[in-house]
Amino acid sequence: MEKILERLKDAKTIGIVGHVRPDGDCIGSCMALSLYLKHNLPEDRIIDVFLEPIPNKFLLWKEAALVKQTNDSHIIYDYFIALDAGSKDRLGFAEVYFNEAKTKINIDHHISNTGFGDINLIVDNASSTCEVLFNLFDEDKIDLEVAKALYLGLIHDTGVFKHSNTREKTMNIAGKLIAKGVPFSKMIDETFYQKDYLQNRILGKCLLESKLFLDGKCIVSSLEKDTLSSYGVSPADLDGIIDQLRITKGVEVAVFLYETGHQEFKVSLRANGDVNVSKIAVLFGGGGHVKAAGCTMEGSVSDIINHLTNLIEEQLIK
Ligand SMILES: [Mn+2]
Repeated sequence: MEKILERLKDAKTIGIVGHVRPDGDCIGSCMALSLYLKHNLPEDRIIDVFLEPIPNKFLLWKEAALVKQTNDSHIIYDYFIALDAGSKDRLGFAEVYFNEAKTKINIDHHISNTGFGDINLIVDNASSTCEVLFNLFDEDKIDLEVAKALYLGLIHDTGVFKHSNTREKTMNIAGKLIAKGVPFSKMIDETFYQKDYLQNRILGKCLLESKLFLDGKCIVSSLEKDTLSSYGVSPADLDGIIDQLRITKGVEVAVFLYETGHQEFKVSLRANGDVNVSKIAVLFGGGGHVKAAGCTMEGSVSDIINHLTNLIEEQLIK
C-alpha cells in the first residue's frame, strides 16, 4: 500500500472525491492529497477534486476555489481516489467518475467501510482519514498548506483531540504538523468553535428554554419551524446545540429536536452514561452510535418528549 503514491507518479489524470455533505476530515483529506500531489508531481498532471459546496469556514486554501461541483465533463481518470467515504453511495455526484476510472482507490478509517475500490486502504483505528494520509506521505514533502489540511481533519474527527479515537500517534502527528507552522489556535477557533451571531442567538434560546426531566437526568430542548424562520436560521446553524445540552451537569441523556415538516421532527440524542440512545433511535427508523444517535419522529413536541423520556427512563431504572 505504501506504493500507492509511487504508482500515482505515472498517472496523467487523477481524480479525488470525498463524501456528500463534506466535513472537516473529508475536506482536509481531499485538499491534503491534491496539494501534496500537485506540489510533488510534474506540473502537466491533471489533478481534480470533486466535492459538494464547501462551507465558508473551510475555505482555507486558494485551490479550494478549483474544486469541481458538477459531473458534466467527460473524462476517464487513470486513478480515482475516494477519501473518508464508508461506501460508494456516499460519493454523491462524482460516483460516475469513480465507476469509470481505470483504477479505483479507496482510503478511509471507517470500520464499516465496504471495500469498494480496486485498492483499499482502511485503517479503522486511525482517528481520521487525514491520519491515514499522513502515514502515506513523505514527511519532508509535507509543506505548510498540506499540513494545514491534515491538521483540519485531525481536529474535526477527534473533536479537538477529545474523542476516544485520539491516540498517542494522533497527538504525535499533530505535533509534527504544528512544527510545520500550522496556525492551530486560529484554525481551532475559526473552523471548530466559532459561531456567527444568529447561531449564538438560537443556541442561547435553546439553552434558556431547555427543560429537565427524570430528576435532572434528561435535558430536552426543541425548536418549531416558525421559530427557525423568525430567527433566520437553517438546520446547519443548529450544529453543536445538542453538545452544549449534553454537558449539563447531572444529565445522562440530552435530546434536541427541530421541526422539519408539519409535526415532523428531526431528533438528536446524546448519552453520557449507560443509556444506549442508538437503541431508542432505531425504534423510530433512525440509528447511530451507542452515545450519539438520531431519528425522525412525528407528532406534537409534548408527545415526542413523553415517548422519548419513557424509553430513556426504562433504560435508567434497569
Ligand atoms: Mn473521517
